[in-house]
Amino acid sequence: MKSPSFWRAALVSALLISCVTISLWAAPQSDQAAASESLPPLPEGKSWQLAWSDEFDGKAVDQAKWELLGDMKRRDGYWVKEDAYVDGEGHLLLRTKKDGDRYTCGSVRTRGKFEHRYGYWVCRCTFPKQQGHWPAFWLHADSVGKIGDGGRDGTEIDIMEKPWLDDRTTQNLHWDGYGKEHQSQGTKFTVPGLSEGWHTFGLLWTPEEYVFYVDGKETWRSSAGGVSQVPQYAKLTEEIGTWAGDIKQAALPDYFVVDYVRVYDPVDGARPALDEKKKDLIVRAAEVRPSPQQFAWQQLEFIGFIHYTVNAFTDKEWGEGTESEAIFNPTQLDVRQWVKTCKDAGMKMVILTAKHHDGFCLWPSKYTEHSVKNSPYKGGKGDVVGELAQACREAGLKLGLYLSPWDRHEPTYGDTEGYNRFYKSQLREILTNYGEVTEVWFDGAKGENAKDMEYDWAGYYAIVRELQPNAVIFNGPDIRWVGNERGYARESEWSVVNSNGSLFGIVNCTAKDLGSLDALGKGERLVWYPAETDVSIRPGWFYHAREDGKVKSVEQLVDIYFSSVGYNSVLLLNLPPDRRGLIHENDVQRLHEFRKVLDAIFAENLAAGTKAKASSVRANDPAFAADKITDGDKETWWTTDEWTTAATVELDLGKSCTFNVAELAEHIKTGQRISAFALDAWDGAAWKEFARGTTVGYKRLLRFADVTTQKVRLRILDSRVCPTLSGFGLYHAPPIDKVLGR
Ligand code: FUL
Repeated sequence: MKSPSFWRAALVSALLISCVTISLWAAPQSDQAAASESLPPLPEGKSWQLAWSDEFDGKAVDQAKWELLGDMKRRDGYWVKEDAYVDGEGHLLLRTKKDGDRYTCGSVRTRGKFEHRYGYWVCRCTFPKQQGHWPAFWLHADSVGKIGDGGRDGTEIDIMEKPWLDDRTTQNLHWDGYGKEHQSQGTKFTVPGLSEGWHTFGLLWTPEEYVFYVDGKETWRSSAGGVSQVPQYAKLTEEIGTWAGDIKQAALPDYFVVDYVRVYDPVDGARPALDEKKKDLIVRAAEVRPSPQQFAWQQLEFIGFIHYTVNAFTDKEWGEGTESEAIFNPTQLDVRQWVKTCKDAGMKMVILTAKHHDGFCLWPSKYTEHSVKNSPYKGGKGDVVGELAQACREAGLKLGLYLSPWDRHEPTYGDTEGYNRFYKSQLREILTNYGEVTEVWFDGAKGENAKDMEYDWAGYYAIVRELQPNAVIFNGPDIRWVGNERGYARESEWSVVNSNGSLFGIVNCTAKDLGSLDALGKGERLVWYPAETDVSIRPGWFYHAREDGKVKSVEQLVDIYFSSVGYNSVLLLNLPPDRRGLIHENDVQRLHEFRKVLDAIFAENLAAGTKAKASSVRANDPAFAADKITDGDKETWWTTDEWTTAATVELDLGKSCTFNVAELAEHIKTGQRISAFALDAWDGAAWKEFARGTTVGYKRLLRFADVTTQKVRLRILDSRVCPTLSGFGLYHAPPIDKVLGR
């Protein structure tokens, strides 16, 4: 335990260290956008190997790895075991709460279970929202208390401590105990956006030096006190004390959430030689390609979702199925306003909830009385599906339809045979009567108390294939759910996954990793299965007047765009019409601003038409030369010889240019291959890395602080078989406020 005098000393030293704002970061990015973990560079001939990790995927904290601390007094609170637990979704939660008249919080350490020296230690986490307590990720050793020999016999290494609610953090070293011999050195700095979303905190510990990282970028290096040469254990802690503010003002419970802790060691060998099995898996994975329908869908990039039913009139998210048709009475419903709003925003398709879970049909279905035909809308003569189909055709937008399998109104629901017959009849109706349908959206949601029954998925898919052979099936064989409804795809979003043979729910869509070689396992049945990212412009999927002020900000929408379209996914943005039957003015206005900002970002590709030189070109054939990435033609691409999996392309922009956005595109018609890349700028004397990423796929967007240079180098660090690249862009995003004249 640290003594109070130590903490006074720590506080003083923290205050003495100047607060620097690190300008390496781009505009704040939330959630996965800021979560990229890149391992530090290693000397030639070395590579990283995972030595130890906890992904917190189990049902309880793994006590073979961690010791839970408690019950013990700690500073102004108590550490108790019950405040350290996993959430069943792959996270460790360290909770801070009030328990009677005492404050408690959770802490864990690997003491006696995993003690290790050197290597790269990294944790991914997201921060508490209340004052009075603070999270930390640090390394410790019992010998830190020993006086003499500086920090070599053990150092407290604070990789992350964040006693502030704003974007400041601190990294510190403490050695020679916590009494009067105590010594320390540290840094304190601000990372814009740090207090929101997920971030990684890493330490590269070599026998000579410590190098600290936040989100893969170096923040501090030091060897103060002499670098520890002894094995140390990891600690994830919450502590209560005035350094972090007044706990009495905090609304509790509050949580420090940790996604993983990983420890890597450098090992000899540039990359382990591939055994035949691995090689076979790589070749097979690289050869999986999209169907023409999947490819066409991917190119839509940005599509609209319309959630409309009786819920707009009852103010619910899930209707009961008992609503009277009489309440569905939109007096100004105008599908052309919906379509215009979507089209103006740049969307290429509109998907409508023809029937949501309440069972009310927006078209006059022959198979139920629960539809528009018995509502006041157009005196029972309305057909919202038909009207929208017509409006989409006129505007040149594609149409998609959502038909909820879970139906809370239909009396046959629960009788497997009867309901499947009913559902299939409805599916036939909507896929026959409204012309071309480009996407059919099968929602997997089902209430906890829903009657038990088996959906005939295979039968449903067969009907789509029969009636709309050009349509893609969401939550079926063609398109998968990205795994959340917040608008974020994975930083490493592979479109090739292992389907294990079955048709529906073929993969666990919420898994953190679906496409790495490890996740592909033996690769029994590799399929092209790209991710669609669905999110609503408001908190709810349906219209609620109380959410008129909660339409997502342009900044949020731009973040979502970069983390969905920019992460190899299609963005499906929901716009719920109101009781009038119109998309609300606030949503229309926000979309208009969003489009304006996107247009400003992508106004000019500074790399278009520039000269490019590659370190390797397949068979030296000009058809695969580097300039294929800047020729503006998506059908042409650069590639290397078969097993040349690392290569560079140098671009000469012709003049010095300033940019802060990069775009990469693989030629996905020949598969998805790239798994790591970096971008460098020439500063007149040397190449300097300014951005780094993992997968590319159909489209990869990156944001970073302004870079000014005439020459840019793209380094493909790893790829399956050989990389392909059909597009490359550099853009300058102006400040959003400026674009919007705010
Ligand atoms: C979920 C549904 O339960 C929501 O109401 C909404 O339709 C969303 C897109 O899918 O599963």
